[in-house]
Amino acid sequence: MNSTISQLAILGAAPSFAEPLHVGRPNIADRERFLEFTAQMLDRRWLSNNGPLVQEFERRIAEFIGVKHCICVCNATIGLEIAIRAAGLKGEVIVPSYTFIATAHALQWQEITPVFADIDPPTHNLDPARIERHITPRTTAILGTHVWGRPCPVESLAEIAQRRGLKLMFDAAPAFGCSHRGRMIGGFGLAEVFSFHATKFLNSFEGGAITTNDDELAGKIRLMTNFGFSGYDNVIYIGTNGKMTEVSAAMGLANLEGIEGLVAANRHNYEVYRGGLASIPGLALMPYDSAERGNYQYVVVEVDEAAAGLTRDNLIAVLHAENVLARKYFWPGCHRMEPYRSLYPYAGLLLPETERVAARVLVLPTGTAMSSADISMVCDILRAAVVHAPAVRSALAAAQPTT
Ligand code: T4K
Repeated sequence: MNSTISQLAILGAAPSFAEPLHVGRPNIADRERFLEFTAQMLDRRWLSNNGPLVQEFERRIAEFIGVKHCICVCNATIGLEIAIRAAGLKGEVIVPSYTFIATAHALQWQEITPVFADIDPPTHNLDPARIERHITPRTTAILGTHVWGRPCPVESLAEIAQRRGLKLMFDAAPAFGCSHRGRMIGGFGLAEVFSFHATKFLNSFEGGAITTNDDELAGKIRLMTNFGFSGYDNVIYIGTNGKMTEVSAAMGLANLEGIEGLVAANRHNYEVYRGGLASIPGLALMPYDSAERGNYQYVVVEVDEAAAGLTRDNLIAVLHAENVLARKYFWPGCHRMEPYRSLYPYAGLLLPETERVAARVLVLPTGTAMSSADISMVCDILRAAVVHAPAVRSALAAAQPTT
């Protein structure tokens, strides 16, 4: 083992990294291309409101995914709110609790009740076998999240939705560039919503897109994104301001043109992690299906405390002491955050797998800003922590504030 690593910061040595390593460091595929698009935008003096760059970005996304309609929005949270409203969801909607809080908030914001269903532990996605127990006369839809960009069990969810007369939509925020059974995510269910937030695989600073094959729904979503305006001076729906700006589309286009390079960088990082983590007891790297297209944006590790001798939170503390800002997405689950924790205090009783997975997952930094040497160092830190588990536990216990 590397001797500097055997001196973990948690045991008193200096941190391995002088600067923090972040999960979600933005990918910037081609700075020159972004500046070219931006210069065109400034020359045109067309900065927002369905400008030519947004139109081009929408056209290219629809072509890339193979879907009829793409409507770009200012972020995925607003995109979800609009798609949910345009599709007429109301009453109760079944969602995972193991997702980013925006999935639930987009419903609750419009006074629709998110009903949390449990996940399938190996995939972290909604478990179709645990959905029907939540269906009531008020249920109108299932809203699945493709967690980590790994596809939901689309066919099983569609079968339940059809049999029970429910609509089906997907929060595809992390899943741009991923496929399921050879078809790109974006064309499943009634509509899917992507995020192009700075931390996402493909970013437009802030942004998102709603994709659908439904002509009527697409028309409604487009109007709702622009206050409900149908031409000048004519409002025909309730709407909001969900518009994407031109500078966001410029970034999105530059990144879309460089998408293969982004995938290659992420995939390379993933493989370096796979090699580095392989022999560490108690750490299991979440696999991606190599037969599908993936964006490899999340390096997700599950920690088995019994085998590692340390909990996930112990390892997070070790990594943070070394300036590796690993995250514990989506801990503790939406149902344990407000307002859901107060509204539905017993939701956790039906979410045992969500609670178990949420306590075990840690997400490691990747993306184009990470070097192979950095990744090897992160793996060395994790290995050293597990090898020195008793000493690490003592150091952490000693660091606990006394009450
Ligand atoms: N549904 C799902 C399943 C989602 O995952 C998300 C978003 C949404 C819906 C909603 O999409 P948007 O409305 O955001 O389009 C981040 C993102 O803010 C959020 O977009 C994302 N999911 C979520 C999983 O992660 P935080 O709370 O982790 O953000 P923050 O500020 O801690 O940043 C993460 C790390 O990235 C930090 O270590 C700093 C680093 N960073 C961040 C930014 C913005 C940078 O290095 N540079 C940057 O510019 O939520």
